[in-house]
Amino acid sequence: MEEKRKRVEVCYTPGEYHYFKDEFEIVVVIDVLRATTAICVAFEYGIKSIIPVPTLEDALEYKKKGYLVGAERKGQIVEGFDFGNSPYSYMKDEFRGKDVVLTTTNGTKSIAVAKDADTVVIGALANLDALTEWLIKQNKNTLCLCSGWQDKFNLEDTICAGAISDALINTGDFTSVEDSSIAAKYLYLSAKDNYMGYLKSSSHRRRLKNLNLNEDIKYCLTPNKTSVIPILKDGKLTKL
Ligand code: 3SL
Repeated sequence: MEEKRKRVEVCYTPGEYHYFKDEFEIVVVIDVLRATTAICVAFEYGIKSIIPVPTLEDALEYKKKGYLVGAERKGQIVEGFDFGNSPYSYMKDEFRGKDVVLTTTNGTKSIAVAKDADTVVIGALANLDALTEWLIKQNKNTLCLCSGWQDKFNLEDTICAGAISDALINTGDFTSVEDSSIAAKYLYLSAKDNYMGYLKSSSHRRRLKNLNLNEDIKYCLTPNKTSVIPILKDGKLTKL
């Protein structure tokens, strides 16, 4: 009998995206610590659009044109740019109604890699319930693209991807066939009652903790801070 259910799968890193490319109408880009959380927060606090760019060179071109430009590399604000990747830095009035540009180590790279998919949306634990509700309504083949860390697997994005696929599969309208997706779901089920504790020794949590960014970590690992769903259109992220 023909499978009527849509697929929801998990790709662990942007480097593996080419194995999944073209099979999915919707790609959800995830970078829980911290890019996609910060992007959700920015829209919650009234930003008009974000132009995600993969390289510092691209970001610099926009800076020369007078844009407000955020740039993060290895967890820190890059010298000469206006802001970085902390969700708290977007909770300010100066961003309200503005178009800004952002480049980050992994998150904006994933967005660039997925940009030709029919629909690209931004996912994080911060917008989990709103996003899964919307994805369920779309009823399309969906890929959760984890940003990882420099093309390596990371736990926090995988757990968020597992949470999204678990919610979709529980409707009975979606199924996963890839082992990456099945593993993501099991990781989510082990982590869901205590994300902070589960991720205690994860590499990026350690990295950010060493930069004194514990408050950012707590914020990013708290689900459902917002119902905003950012979407990529013509190279710009806006609020759906
Ligand atoms: O890699 C990214 O896009 C960032 O989110 C990394 S960091 O959290 O700012 O270190």
